[in-house]
Amino acid sequence: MATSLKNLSDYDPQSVPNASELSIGIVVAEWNMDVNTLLLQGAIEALKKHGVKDNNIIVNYVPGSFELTYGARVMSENYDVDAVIVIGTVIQGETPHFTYICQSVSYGMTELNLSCDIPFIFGLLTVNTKEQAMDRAGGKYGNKGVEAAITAIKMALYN
Ligand code: DLZ
Repeated sequence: MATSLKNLSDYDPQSVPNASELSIGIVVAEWNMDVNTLLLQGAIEALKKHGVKDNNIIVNYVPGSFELTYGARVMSENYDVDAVIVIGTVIQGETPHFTYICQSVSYGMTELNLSCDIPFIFGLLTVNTKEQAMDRAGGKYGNKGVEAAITAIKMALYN
C-alpha cells in the first residue's frame, strides 16, 4: 500500500499559507468513531496551528461513511465555509460493503468538487484492519486528519 511508505503527517509547515481568514467544515462519520475521533482531533489541531479560528471550524456528524457525501453537500449549503473535509473509516475485513462505500464516497466527493465552488477533501481511511486504521490516525504513519486539514487550507486558497 503506497501510504505505508511514508508518514502521512510529514509536511513542511512553511509551505502552508496563513489560514486565519478561512472557515472550514468537517463532516465525520460515526461508524468506527474511535478512529474518526483521532482523525478529527488531528484535523482540528492542524487547522488551528495554521491560523483557523475556533469558531470558524464547524463539525457535523453523519451515521456512516456512505452518508458523508450528503453531509458534505448540506454543510456547503448551510454554512459559509471555504472547504469541507469528510472524515470516515471503512475497514475491509469487517464489511462486504467496503468497495461500494469507498467508491460511493470517492464518486460523491468528485461530483461535489466538479459542481460546487468550494473544495471537498477526502479524509476517508480505506484499510484492511483496525490496526492499519490506527497506524494512520496518530500512529506510526501519522494522522490522515492532519493531511486532510493541510489539503483543505491549500485548496481553499487555490487559484
Ligand atoms: C453498514 C456499514 C458497514 C458494514 N461498514 C462501515 C464501515 O466500515 N465504515 C463506515 O463508515 N460505515 C459503515 N457502514 C455504514 C454505512 O456507511 C451506512 O451508514 C449505512 O449503509 C446506511 O446507509
